Amino acid sequence: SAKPSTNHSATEKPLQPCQDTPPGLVGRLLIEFSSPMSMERVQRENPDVRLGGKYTPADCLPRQKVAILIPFRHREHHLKYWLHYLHPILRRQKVAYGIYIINQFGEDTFNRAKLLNVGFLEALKDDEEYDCFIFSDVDLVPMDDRNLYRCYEQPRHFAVGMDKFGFRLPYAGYFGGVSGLSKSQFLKINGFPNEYWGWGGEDDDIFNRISLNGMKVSRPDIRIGRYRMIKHERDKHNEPNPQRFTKIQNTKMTMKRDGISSLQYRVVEVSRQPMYTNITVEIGRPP
Ligand code: UD2
Ligand code: MN
Repeated sequence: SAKPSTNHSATEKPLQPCQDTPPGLVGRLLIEFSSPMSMERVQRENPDVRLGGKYTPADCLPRQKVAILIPFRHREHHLKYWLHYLHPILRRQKVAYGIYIINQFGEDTFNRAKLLNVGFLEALKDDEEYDCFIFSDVDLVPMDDRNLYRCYEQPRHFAVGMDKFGFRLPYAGYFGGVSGLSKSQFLKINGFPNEYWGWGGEDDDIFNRISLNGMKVSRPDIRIGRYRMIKHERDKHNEPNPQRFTKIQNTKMTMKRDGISSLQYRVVEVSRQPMYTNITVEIGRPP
């Protein structure tokens, strides 16, 4: 006697929630960055991705809506490979997602964590239904699709084994590369720090915020959480931050005032590309 669902014709079954373990995963993947890659190819091979880099599985109802945020400047070459590998993986994982490139405007010192804070707010402006946020370097590709890009009971660190670290965690409190927090986990730690300019330390500050707020980092099995990083030199205007060692000693004091609550920025442009949404943003420069 139940009314037929309005979304489907009488012959279609109503959508069931997606299974916890997606059925079409393949496990270990071959990842390489030597064959040439083009955005046209990525587009051709991912026809179901909607404008702005959005995707929703057609055959089940995902439990979460995931915004994937990538801090970015002058890494177009890496982005092609990232999109080439990640769109098919996320599709097999039955993730409902949108890809956001948070592009730092101008040539002042890079600030990865501040860009990710911007991404959090801008993704929510785009779609208030996002409840999970995954933060990924543009040069990191998972080597196993069982490393599920979703949010967990505790903040997630995905990139546990990287080729450049011999596929081991470099230290127990490492939180760099790829991580994921639910909306409420992110707000609980007041987001990420805005005051780490240049390379390094911001990931340790985020780890401190998580621990200081009574949460624990969760991780995939080391055999599954393997990554390849595209080899690169240190970028210009992202020199190692000499203040990072002292700053990470002070997270407990700084996290209340410095974070998503104090974030200031100016959006220069939002442009919807076929495979991703680009948000170019002015975030200022170190004091
Ligand atoms: C490590 C961490 C990274 C972060 C960083 C310190 C790994 C795999 N990753 O990365 O998560 O903690 O150290 O800040 O260990 N980017 C640009 N343009 C730039 C500079 C940076 O797009 O000019 C973006 C890009 O997404 C890049 C990310 O920022 O992947 C991290 O910068 P990186 O790749 O130069 O630093 P890396 O590999 O040492
Ligand atoms: Mn890198």
